[in-house]
Order: sequence, then C-alpha cells, then structure tokens
Amino acid sequence: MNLILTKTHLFVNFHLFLWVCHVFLQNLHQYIKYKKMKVAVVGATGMVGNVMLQVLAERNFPITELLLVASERSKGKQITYKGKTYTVIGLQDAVDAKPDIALFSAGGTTSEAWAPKFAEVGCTVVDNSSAWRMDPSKKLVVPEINGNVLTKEDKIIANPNCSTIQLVMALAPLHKKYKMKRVVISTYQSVSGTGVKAVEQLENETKGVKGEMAYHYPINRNAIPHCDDFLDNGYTKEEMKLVKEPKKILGDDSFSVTATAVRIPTAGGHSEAVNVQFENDFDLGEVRKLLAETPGVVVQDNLDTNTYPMPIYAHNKDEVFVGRIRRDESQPNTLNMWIVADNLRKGAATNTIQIGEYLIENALVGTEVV
Ligand code: NAP
Ligand code: 2RA
Repeated sequence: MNLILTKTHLFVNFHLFLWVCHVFLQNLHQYIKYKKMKVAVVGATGMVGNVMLQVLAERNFPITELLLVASERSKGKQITYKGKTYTVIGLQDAVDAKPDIALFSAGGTTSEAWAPKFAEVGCTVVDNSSAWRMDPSKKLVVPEINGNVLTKEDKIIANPNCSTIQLVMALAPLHKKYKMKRVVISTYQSVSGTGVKAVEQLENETKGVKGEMAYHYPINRNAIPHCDDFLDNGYTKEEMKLVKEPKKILGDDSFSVTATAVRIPTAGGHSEAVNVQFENDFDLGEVRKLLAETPGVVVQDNLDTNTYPMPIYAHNKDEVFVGRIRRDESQPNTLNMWIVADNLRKGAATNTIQIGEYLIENALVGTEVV
C-alpha cells in the first residue's frame, strides 16, 4: 500500500515539477532581470503605436527605459504609460539615446530613412511598415511560425502586413500537413488598417459631418476594392503583399496565391474569405483539430449555434479566429474558410511585441543578467 502511495506521489510530484518548469519557461522573460532594456516606440502617437503601448503594458514587457517617438509635429506631447507621463521626442533624440529595441510603426518612408540609423547604434528594430518585408537580407517574422530564423545579427526585422499575419497563422499548420497548391483570398478590411485619418472619415460620415477624406470615396455604407496604391499589373500593393509575404514566411514559394483586397466600413478587425487547394486530400474534422491545436488560433465553427468569427468579437483580442470551414465541392482537395483577427493587435502591435519577446527570451538582444 505504502509502495503504491509512494509511486503515486512520485508520479504526481514529477508531473507537478514538469508543469512548474513549463509555466516558468513560458514566462521566462518576466523573471530575467536585464541590466537595461531601453525600448523606443516609434510612431507612438499613431493607431498602431497606441495599441503597442497597451500591449506592452498588458504583457509586462521588461522595459527599464521607455522612449516615445513621433514626428516633429508631436514633439513635446505627453503620453501616459503605466501611470507615468512621458514626453514625445523626435527621431534623432531617440537614436542618440541608443535604445536596445525600437518598435517602429511610423510608415515606410520613416522606416527606410531611420531604421538603419537606429541599427547603426546597436539597436534592434522591429518594423511594421512594408519598407523591409521583401528585402532578401531582412527576416519577415510571425514568431509562432518562423521565430527560429532570428539571430543576434538581425538588426532590422520586418513585421508582416496585418492581412498576411492572420492568413499565415491559419495556413501554416494546414500547409505542413496537406501542402498548399493554390490560395485565393478575398479580404474585407477595416478602416483602422488605413490609420487615424480613415477612422475619422468613417466617424464623420456616420454622424453626417463633413471632414477630411482618407479614401477617394465615402466608406460608410460602401465597399471599396482599393487598399493601398495600384501597381502596373492591376493589383494593389495590399493584394501583392498577400501574394508575396506568405511564401517568405513559410519559406516555400512552390504554391501560388491570388488576392482581392476590399475596404469595408468596420471600425476594427480584418476578415478574409480564403480558398485553399492542397496537393493532398484532407478530412474536415482533422482540419478543425489541427487549427484548434495551433497556438494563437481559435476555431469558431458551429452552424447549429450560428457560431463563426466576426470582427466586432475579435476586437482587442490577440487570437486569429477561423470558421465556416468547409469543403469546396467544385474541385478536389480544396477548402474554404473565413479568417478574422484584430488588425491592430495580432496584425501589428502584438506580433511586433511577440518578436521583441522572442529576441529577449532567446538572448538575441540587450544585456541579460539572471
Ligand atoms: P497612423 O495612425 O497614421 O500613425 C502614424 C504614426 O507615425 C504617428 O505616430 C506619426 O506621428 C508617425 N509618423 C508619421 N510620419 C513621421 C515622421 N516623419 N517621423 C516620425 N514619426 C512619424 O498610422 P498607423 O495605422 O498607426 O500605421 C503606422 C504604420 O504601421 C504604417 O507603416 C502601417 O502600414 C503599419 N501597419 C498598420 C496596421 C494597421 O492595421 N493600422 C497594421 C500593420 C501595419 P505624428 O502623430 O507625429 O504624425
Ligand atoms: C491595411 N495593410 O490597409 C494595411 C494595414 N497594414 O489594412
């Protein structure tokens, strides 16, 4: 009897020990003490910058000194972070302060001009713009998928486009299992993806107030098939981001992609209708299971209860929601699904900060003292 009890105790204690180790490793970045982790948020006054500060605080990112950076227009503005007030500074002052990490969300032109200057003083830049994404010398990272490509030498790291991140989060586990052949994407993108000016345009139009226009047309009660600029091939830049970025993140250009990106009058959260043809056949139950087991992905798919993802319910969440999972009956090995995520969180701020956490957890940045 005693022997059985001892064996049971040993078994329980061993599993308890494993669980404590697991929790400790998951939160390692919170326990490690850093001599310094000077963090600059570039574009702190913008839509993404604002959410970035919210997410940094929520996740208790290990900041020992915070620099809030924006354009000359915002210099001197006051922003509160974790109850402390900070004065917004300019880019040169931030470079002179030599931060360890700079989280950029200030547009492509600012990134092109300034990310290298931050990198030159030893700072690691994680950039939200499209400036570096397709540069072969820069990594394009969704930590859950390809965080392992990062090294200490990567001084400018690109965060993928918002509509790409939610797409690849759902595609990656399916590609691994069934091998994608062709992907057809139609997006339904919120105005927050364009920035502050577009959110104001929608607000003004709903109130019937005249104001500055972010789009060529009214967005309220409309759907505009035009996200970002048009290119010579007739596609928009947003559509071509969806074509090119998944291949770089998944490290595989053997599949083909085509996309149509549409702006709709939702305040936050991008939605995507995605049709994927695989090399190999799949079982729908197994597809749901694979997605449900993917960290960061939540399956919402129950027709009996009208359960499917919607942008208002994805708001302020970090997960990518997948539903309407069904077979495309028009051709073999083909799946339809509906993918929704908060474009300002997993599509931008959260993914950027997860990259920062990955760098810290793997000692790829800063000076670590445990
Ligand atoms: P936003 O609301 O217009 O904010 C832009 C930010 O950049 C502001 O803080 C602005 O500062 C700053 N900025 C502009 N010009 C600058 C300059 N010359 N020097 C320094 N700072 C400057 O735009 P957003 O939506 O946050 O987007 C920011 C970036 O993130 C863009 O590259 C965008 O493509 C990317 N992104 C956005 C989303 C999204 O869903 N919105 C998702 C992924 C990536 P001031 O306030 O001083 O002008
Ligand atoms: C959008 N691609 O237009 C932008 C956000 N990065 O939604």
